[in-house]
Amino acid sequence: MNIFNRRNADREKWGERLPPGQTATDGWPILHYGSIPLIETKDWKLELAGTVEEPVSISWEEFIALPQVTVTNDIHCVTAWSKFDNTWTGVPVREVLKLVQLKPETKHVMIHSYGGYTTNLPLEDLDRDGNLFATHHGGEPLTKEHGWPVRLVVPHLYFWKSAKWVRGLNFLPQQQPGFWEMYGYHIRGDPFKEERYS
Ligand SMILES: Nc1nc2c(c(=O)[nH]1)N[C@H]1C(S)=C(S)[C@@H](COP(=O)(O)O)O[C@H]1N2
Ligand SMILES: [Mo]
Repeated sequence: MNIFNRRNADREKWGERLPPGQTATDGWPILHYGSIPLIETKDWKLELAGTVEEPVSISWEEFIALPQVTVTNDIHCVTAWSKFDNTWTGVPVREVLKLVQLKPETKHVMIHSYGGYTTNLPLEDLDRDGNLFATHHGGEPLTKEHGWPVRLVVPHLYFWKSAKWVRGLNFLPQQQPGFWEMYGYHIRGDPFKEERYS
């Protein structure tokens, strides 16, 4: 099947759940820039800083003691694959946001990963029901390749926003481009509007 027939078949199967220009994958590609960072949970921290009243740093034990959820969603990579019906378990982003008091000027967030990756989000795209800091996929702990111990999952935007190996959030009054956004990816990245590149 060529790519056009494939897309038509996927469109028939998935309907409106398939964003424009995407094809469905059964596997799970591994995509990241650079090498997989070495992380040990005893040293792992999640740091919340920037435009907050008090910066907070939580340990692995504190993180996994937070309320957890299991959600199912679809993910869409800008390189044109979509993966349907992913079941993730982890801590809702909103539970983590409760740990800080944001200053009123907070409008954006930079996500920082171990290894140096960054990606930016408007606060309202981060502060959503359904977004989580995932520790498990399909009931199994994340593999290192997919972001163990913790990755962000923001399913309504292209998957480059879902940073693997998360280590902190830096709250900002203004938008700043993250790693791929600096290299020409769209500043927001809505797959249903096909916001791939800027
Ligand atoms: N830390 C980090 N997170 C990252 C990336 C990266 O290079 N570094 N790549 C992003 C991109 S472009 C995609 S498509 C997804 C891929 O996640 P996966 O390898 O679990 O499929 O991770 C995103 N998160
Ligand atoms: Mo990607």
